[in-house]
Amino acid sequence: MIDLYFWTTPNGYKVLQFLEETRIDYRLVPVNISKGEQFDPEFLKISPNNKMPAIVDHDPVEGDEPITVFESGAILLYLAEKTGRFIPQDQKGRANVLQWLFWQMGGLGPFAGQNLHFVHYAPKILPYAIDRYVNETARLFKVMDKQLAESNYLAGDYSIADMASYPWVAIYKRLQQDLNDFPNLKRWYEQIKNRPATIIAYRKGTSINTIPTVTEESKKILLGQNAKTLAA
Ligand SMILES: N[C@@H](CCC(=O)N[C@@H](CS)C(=O)NCC(=O)O)C(=O)O
Repeated sequence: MIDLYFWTTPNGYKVLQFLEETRIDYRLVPVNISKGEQFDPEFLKISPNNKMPAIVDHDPVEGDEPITVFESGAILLYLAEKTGRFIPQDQKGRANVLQWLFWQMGGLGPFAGQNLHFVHYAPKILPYAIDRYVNETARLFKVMDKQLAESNYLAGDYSIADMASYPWVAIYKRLQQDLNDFPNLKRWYEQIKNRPATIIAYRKGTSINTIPTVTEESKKILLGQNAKTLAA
């Protein structure tokens, strides 16, 4: 059994997609980050960065002790290795998937996250910041679009690299992007959106929460963090 500590944001959906694709035994443990549940001391033992997703694997392949993993990229890789699914076994194919997974984790995720922040949540309108992150998101979408002109998925067959990127592309409107500018990305987006596992993952997500994570109330929890937040 895998416990997935989850809330309805792109990083959470990455892992939920994997669990639904593989139909591995799992349980969703909601962590309402709008209410500050990510600061629960028990959760911080699993995820010291006070962010979801995180997992606890109660049936690890090696040993009897449960294994905990935080960071969505590390979780996807852990689960791919555990199940032997959605990552090739040969060195070249593996390196290909890993470079796109790390590209998402170091590029698309953080820059799109800043895009959301400055476009939707910042207390002041800062045109320089908005332009910088909206433009960088567009550049990153173009990187995917060019890759997807050559390949059906980002790194060969459908893989953890696609699962990592999909939830961030799925929010393209909020990121001020038009998928008609990226026809190969649009084709890829539609393909993944219509996978039965993706449909179920998003249905399960919305069964636990349908309201926006960042509201005027939750901004105090989510946007005002500093070292003191974790000092206790
Ligand atoms: N790099 C991390 C980012 C995770 C992340 O940013 N999670 C956010 C929601 S998308 C969160 O839990 N935020 C709670 C907080 O910042 O207190 C990953 O990919 O797992």
